[in-house]
Amino acid sequence: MKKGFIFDLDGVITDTAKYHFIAWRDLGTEIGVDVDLKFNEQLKGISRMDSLDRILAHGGKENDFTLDQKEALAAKKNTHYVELLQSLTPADLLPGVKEFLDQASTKGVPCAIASASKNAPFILEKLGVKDQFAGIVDPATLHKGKPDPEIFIKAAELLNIQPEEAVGFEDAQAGIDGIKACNMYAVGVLSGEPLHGADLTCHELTELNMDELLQK
Ligand code: B16
Ligand code: MG
Repeated sequence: MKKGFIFDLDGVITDTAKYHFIAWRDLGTEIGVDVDLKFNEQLKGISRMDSLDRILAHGGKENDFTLDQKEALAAKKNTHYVELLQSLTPADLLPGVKEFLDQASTKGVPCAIASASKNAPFILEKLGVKDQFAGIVDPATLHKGKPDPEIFIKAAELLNIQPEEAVGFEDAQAGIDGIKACNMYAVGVLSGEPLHGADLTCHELTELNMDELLQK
């Protein structure tokens, strides 16, 4: 019997990848690196600084900037990204998310967020669902990003349950790998690329039967 649900944010609760893409693409234009939609796929679930490192490596510019300069670039991208997030409303929740959270609340099943995004609390506020989460892991406290299981273990701790008592929802392979590395049941939310190792996959949460999930 499962006792809690742990959600990734981008790609599971809402699609912020399109805003990350615009902000990284524009920063890339400034520094002479072409960031296209295909390459953007590689940035999903990856932290802000790791994303910048991948972009610089992609453009052969990994040795062109000091740490201070890289921090300034990451901050600039984030300022643009946060501007784009201002237009988010509850209508930007992915299909079935609101209904799933409401059903979990009715059944007394607590939910937590395990997202690499430092903007997660702000995004959840804009989406009107922040109060439906008993816990949000602060990614600044993590030693390792996904695929390390640390973020999912911390999310289970916030819910006062063991990782194996939770169901984790992820749209990125690194996230599925992190969930499985701590023996959590993994639901893969598909958006094109296949997800390897997930216990169950769906295209949207409307396809899921909560009672069956809780029995896993
Ligand atoms: P921020 P997730 C991730 O969200 C995004 O997929 C990834 O593209 C982004 O770089 C990362 O959050 C950090 O976001 O710059 O807002 O701190 O999929 O882990 O919910
Ligand atoms: Mg994601």
